[in-house]
Amino acid sequence: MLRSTPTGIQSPPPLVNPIAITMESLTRPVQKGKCPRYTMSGKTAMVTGITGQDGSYLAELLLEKGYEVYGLVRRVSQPTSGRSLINHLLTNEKFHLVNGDLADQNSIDNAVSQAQPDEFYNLGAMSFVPESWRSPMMTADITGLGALRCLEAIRKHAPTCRFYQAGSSEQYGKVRDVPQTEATPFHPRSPYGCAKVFAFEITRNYRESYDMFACTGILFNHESPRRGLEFVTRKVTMTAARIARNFDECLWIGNVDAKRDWGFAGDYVEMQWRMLQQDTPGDYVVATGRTHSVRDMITLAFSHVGMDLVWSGEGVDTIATDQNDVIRVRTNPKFFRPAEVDLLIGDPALAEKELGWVPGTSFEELVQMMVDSDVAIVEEAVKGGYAPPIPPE
Ligand code: NAP
Ligand code: F7E
Repeated sequence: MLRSTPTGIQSPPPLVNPIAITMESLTRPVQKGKCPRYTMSGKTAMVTGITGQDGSYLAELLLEKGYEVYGLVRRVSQPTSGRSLINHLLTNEKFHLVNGDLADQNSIDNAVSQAQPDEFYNLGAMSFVPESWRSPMMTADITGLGALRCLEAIRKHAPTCRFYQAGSSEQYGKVRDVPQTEATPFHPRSPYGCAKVFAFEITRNYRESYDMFACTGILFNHESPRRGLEFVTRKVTMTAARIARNFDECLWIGNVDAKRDWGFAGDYVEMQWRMLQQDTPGDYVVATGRTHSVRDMITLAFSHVGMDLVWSGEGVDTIATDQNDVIRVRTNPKFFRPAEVDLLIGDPALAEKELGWVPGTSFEELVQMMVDSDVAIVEEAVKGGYAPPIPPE
């Protein structure tokens, strides 16, 4: 039965499909942040990107705090597909889905004017960096202009609503400081990074032009069992789990020398919320302050499935063999990028000083959590007699 929402838009019933059931472990709330929890209720939040990794964690956090949550979703012809991360929230009477697309000003205007949110979290984006070279216009439109459309909708229809923009360490690109802080100049290296710089600047401009409570979190890479399979950490953990069960023999990878500051997404959404609870709006780096190479991440993940990798070769000739001399990692030039971001490491000192935020999950715990989850998914598939998920090319 369809549920009517105050916006007059009907929420679909809970989705029951094979993917959702097998992904049950992904939808269990995982909140490990060590920060004390504030309690609050009676507020309304609107979230774009609710079907994604961060959107699903943020929705859980806001519902736990008593918020009425409106998630903006793109219309799809088969609503049972692609929403597995929020299936478990659809029966919550404070959780509502409203149709909207970041490409479409009218849909955002309507959603904001009807829901009258107190807080608006713009997490929606085309977020996969390699895709941004293949589809630069779409990336600029959704990831860049999408933020402006949200700001315009708020300015016109709910001017006291507080706005959070999901900024990215990709804005730093070819880094000018190590570690990167709120004062580090931007030098983006991809159409995605350029779009995020625009979104950052327009958010600051609306704050300064219209006295809006608008801020950006400059978030460094954050991962979880809910991460999309095309991103490197999840590609590695799912492939390691598949290799352990003989579904694959090796992992095909790109540049293993790139370094990233990887944190846990469940910790990072707490910081997104905290940014909107301040007396004055500001922009903050959200990071762990530690960096690791892709190579180290792969070595750690494979060790959790019993494979001790030894690396040899360089660049496109890089390989890694296990203790039985079987090649478990090979390099394919197609995974290299036209312009790489070599080193990211953020300085979260301001977030800790002004918002009392510290990340609660270490890199080692994060990788273990992701491998455990993917091993469980592969085991469920084996038991159920169907094929486990394959990371896309
Ligand atoms: P994600 O899993 O890729 O989710 C992206 C979300 O955006 C999905 O819900 C997607 O909806 C939605 N979306 C895409 N195009 C849309 C459109 N035209 N209209 C409305 N919604 C649209 O991303 P994430 O990892 O949760 O990241 C959340 C945000 O943080 C993104 O803005 C990302 O760029 C940014 N960010 C992420 C990281 C990170 O490490 N995860 C770091 C820095 C910044 P569909 O399900 O319909 O595709
Ligand atoms: O790549 C290297 C790749 O795709 C990480 C997004 O959430 O974080 C994310 O962007 C690194 C890069 O994430 C493969 O070259 C090697 O150096 O997991 P990724 P990303 O590009 O850092 C930022 C902060 C965002 O804002 C983005 O939305 O890993 N790498 N081999 C590979 N990467 C992928 N995907 N696949 C490979 O085979």
